[in-house]
Amino acid sequence: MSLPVITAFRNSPDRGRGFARDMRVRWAFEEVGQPYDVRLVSFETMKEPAHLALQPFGQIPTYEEGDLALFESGAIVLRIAEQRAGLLPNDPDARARAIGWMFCALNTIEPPILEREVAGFTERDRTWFEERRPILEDRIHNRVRRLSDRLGDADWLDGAFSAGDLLMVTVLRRLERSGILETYPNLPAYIARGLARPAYQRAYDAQHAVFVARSSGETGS
Ligand SMILES: N[C@@H](CCC(=O)N[C@@H](CS)C(=O)NCC(=O)O)C(=O)O
Repeated sequence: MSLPVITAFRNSPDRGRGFARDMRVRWAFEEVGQPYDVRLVSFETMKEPAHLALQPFGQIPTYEEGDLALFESGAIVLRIAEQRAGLLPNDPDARARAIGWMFCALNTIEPPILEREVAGFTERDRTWFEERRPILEDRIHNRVRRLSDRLGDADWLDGAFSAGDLLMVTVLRRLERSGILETYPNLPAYIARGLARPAYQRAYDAQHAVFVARSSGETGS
């Protein structure tokens, strides 16, 4: 039977440091022990009709498995988590809560983090930027403070490691070097626990290998 296929950047702007969203999907595959194939796409290819049919916004990642095509990294991680054991508890209530944490990562925590990140790329030379920056950072603090309170001294958000933690760790990683997380020492420790998982390491190495191969001219155009 053929393996599921995902798309990833041929030329990742982060130089293969695990920030592109195929990382979440790769990590989920590794956690559940599901082998997968990767189709690398250029920025031009991503905006062409064939890719737009898979991902209407011309982005990565996508996921193809038999007749099923999916986009949205959260939906893809959920699909993977539902197919094999390892990322969602069997108990229905615990499972529903873990899925709730997946939504929380993508819907409550990621938006203010992204807003700050995008402003840093697109508004840095605008007159209002320095005034706006603390407003954007306050919005993040408001979210991560409460997340930190809820996590407390637990290892994971709700019992065993789940797809909710997987997404939360990838989202919080975007704050590395922002100086924001240092106020909440349990969050860098939480991220470190996630990144120390062998499945994360394998996913990271696979994504980084694309950058390394590309830099040494092995993957073509
Ligand atoms: N909500 C989408 C966001 C996908 C997304 O933003 N992908 C980025 C890479 S991490 C991308 O393809 N950016 C290139 C572009 O938008 O042209 C998801 O979670 O899958």
